[in-house]
Amino acid sequence: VSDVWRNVMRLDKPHEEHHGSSPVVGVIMGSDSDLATMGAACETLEQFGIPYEVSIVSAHRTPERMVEYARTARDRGLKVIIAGAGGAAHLPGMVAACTPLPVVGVPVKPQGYPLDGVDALLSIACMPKGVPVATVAIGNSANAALLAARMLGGASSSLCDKMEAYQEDMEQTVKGKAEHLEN
Ligand code: RP5
Repeated sequence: VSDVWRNVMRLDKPHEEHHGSSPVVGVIMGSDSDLATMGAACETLEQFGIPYEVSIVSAHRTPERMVEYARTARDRGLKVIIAGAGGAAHLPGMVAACTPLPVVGVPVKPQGYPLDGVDALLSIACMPKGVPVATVAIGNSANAALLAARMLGGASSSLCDKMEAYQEDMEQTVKGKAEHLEN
């Protein structure tokens, strides 16, 4: 996460920090304070070998940057956008309104906010008909990346194989713990 943090801090304009060639997933967040939550998405994409880019894009503080990001995402080769935000979390929904790409929303629980991320969860999940955002649990950006991997896996049998291996590994881990408890 600290490498990602350093890379994001170096950004002076959007879409610049690429992880791997030709990013297919865009990871965006409303503030650098979201990075502690969104780092798990980046780590998970790296685990699956999925090229991604990271940007800070705020629906409220940088609205024009947000629209530009969303409107150019498809032409820049992105296939999925993961968007995290806390509080009045309008970023995922507004980005979904400005792109035909699938958007996965991550409700963030910012420090010092009174509603523990429920405000962000409802802001992201309660989209009007016609503008879908796939919403994961509060803070679970790893699941956002796994969902993106599954979306991309529809067109990539090697990625689908990796997902199956991940699931099998998870199953074996849980079985191992169960057996350990039983013995
Ligand atoms: C939201 O406001 C961001 O996504 C973040 O979760 C929250 C707080 O932002 P900062 O005040 O920490 O920059 O837009």
